Amino acid sequence: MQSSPILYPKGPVAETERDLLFLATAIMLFTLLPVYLITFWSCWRYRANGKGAYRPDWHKSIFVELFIWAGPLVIIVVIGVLVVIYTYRLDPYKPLVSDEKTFRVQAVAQNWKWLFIYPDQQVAVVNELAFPSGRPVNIEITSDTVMTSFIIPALGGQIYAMAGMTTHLNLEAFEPGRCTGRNTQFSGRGFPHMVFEVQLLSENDFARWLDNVKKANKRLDSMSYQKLLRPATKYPVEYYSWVEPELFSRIIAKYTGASGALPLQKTGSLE
Ligand SMILES: [Cu+2]
Repeated sequence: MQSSPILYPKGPVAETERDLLFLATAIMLFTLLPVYLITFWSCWRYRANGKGAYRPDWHKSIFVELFIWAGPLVIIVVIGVLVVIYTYRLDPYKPLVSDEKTFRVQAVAQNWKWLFIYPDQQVAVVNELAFPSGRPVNIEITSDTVMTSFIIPALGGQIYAMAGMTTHLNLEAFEPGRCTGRNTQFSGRGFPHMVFEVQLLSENDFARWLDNVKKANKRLDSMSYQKLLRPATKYPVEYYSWVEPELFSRIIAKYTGASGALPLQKTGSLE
């Protein structure tokens, strides 16, 4: 199940995406099945010594043309309409409807690690994302390097992370468990290792996890952030028991010229 998270989703968004995938596949079979059947049938019928008539001058049949064009046309229209409906339904910026309180996380892509800031808990974690299951999660995403892409296949969605701007992803997990998230946009040497574990926890386990993070006794302020920013591959999971407020917006401000920006790294220091 872990090896094919898209087929075995752990959340409502990914589940709806999978349903659309299956539905589109089923609809496309209306074209594929006749094509395969007719291919084998005509190979057999028109083989040497077969029963099919040899008609070298025959080049047009309204019936065949209609058959070939009408089917796919209908299918393209049907799938097109479905995709438009699902695109609006699954808009990653749209908050998920739930009675539970939305959990907030901020994700920052670096070379080659992910920093997760928990603004409401005032902690930060590198290369590990944990949040309570059964509750909508709003992830704000940015990059402090080149463009990268954020995805947790078992929960659904994929969105780009870009310096100087924020993108949003709204996800939810059905129940406690584990899955993997990663960067899917090639971003240099350490790209294949830009993977992180996602821990979907019960409220109690999340409280325990948070206690653990707070025991770390490490602070993430603008000074230690500059250290963390140094390029590294296979960076271990790291807990910060305190994170400077507004760190996320100060990272974005580096590229927008807004006030309070962190110092911009020198060109070439990203690699
Ligand atoms: Cu952009």
